Formats: sequence, C-alpha cells, structure tokens
Amino acid sequence: MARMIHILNGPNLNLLGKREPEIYGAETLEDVAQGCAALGKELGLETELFQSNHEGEIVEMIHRAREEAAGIIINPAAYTHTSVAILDALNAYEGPVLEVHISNVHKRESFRHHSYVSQRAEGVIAGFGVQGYSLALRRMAVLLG
Ligand code: CA2
Repeated sequence: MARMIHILNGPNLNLLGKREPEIYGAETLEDVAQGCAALGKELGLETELFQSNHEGEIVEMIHRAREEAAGIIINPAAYTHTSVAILDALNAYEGPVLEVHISNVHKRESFRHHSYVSQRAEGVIAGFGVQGYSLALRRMAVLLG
C-alpha cells in the first residue's frame, strides 16, 4: 500500500486563486490537491490535503497524522509566525515534516521572517509559488526512501 502524506494548510489558504493572485498566484487549493495526488501516484505516495482557519483544528490534524501519515507537508500560513501549539504538535509527530510557503516570506514584512515550525521541519521551501508543494512531495519521497 502507498504511504500516506498529509498536506496541511492554515488560515485563509482556502482563498488561494480567488484573491491576491499577484502574491499567491492563480491556482486554487483544489488544483494543488489534484496536482499533488497525480504526482504522488508517480512517486508511490498517497496524498490528502486539508485546510483550516482554526489553530486547534490544525493541531488536531497533526494528531491525526500521527496515526495515518508517513510524512507531513505543512503551510501553516499566518500561524507559522505565532503558533507554539502547532510547533508542540509537530514535535510529538515522529515522521518527516516539510514546511512550504507560497510567497518568499523573507522578501516580505519582518514579522514573516521568523517561523516556529522551521525549528521542527526537515526542510523549508519559500517563494516557489504553489510549485513548492510538488517540490516538497518529491523531497518527501527521497526522505522516506
Ligand atoms: O507564503 C505563504 O504561503 C504564507 O504561508 C501565506 C500566509 C502568510 O501569512 C505567510 O506569512 C506566508 C497567508 C495565507 C493567505 O492566503 C491567501 C491566499 C489567497 C488570497 C488571500 C490570502
């Protein structure tokens, strides 16, 4: 059976492709889900994509991944810069964690330069648009061997 990868997304990413295309591009989160599912098949990985606007729900998604997922790809959105709760949940997860940002957070406001999640992540991708999710999936395949 193919190993399962959970792709977790934080607040406002449900608006992807619908607002601010100059920063986040024209593709929707549903496009990302479909693209990752197709690439996952090639790589021998199954993918499920989740999104929530609520911090506690993201913590619970990470708890669920402990039972169900061989790896986590996460774009915690604004919680990247604020959430010790998400970091703690990721620290309780045993598999590889890859952090994705659609925009180049280092080129933006200084409050986006610090990430709690980076302290846990095996790797970070930022500024590659939604292509960052597929790059992370390819890296995940390498990490899982
Ligand atoms: O670049 C990223 O992926 C971010 O994680 C996106 C977050 C932002 O707070 C982080 O600093 C960097 C914001 C997500 C908002 O997503 C939207 C998408 C389309 C339209 C409006 C918001």
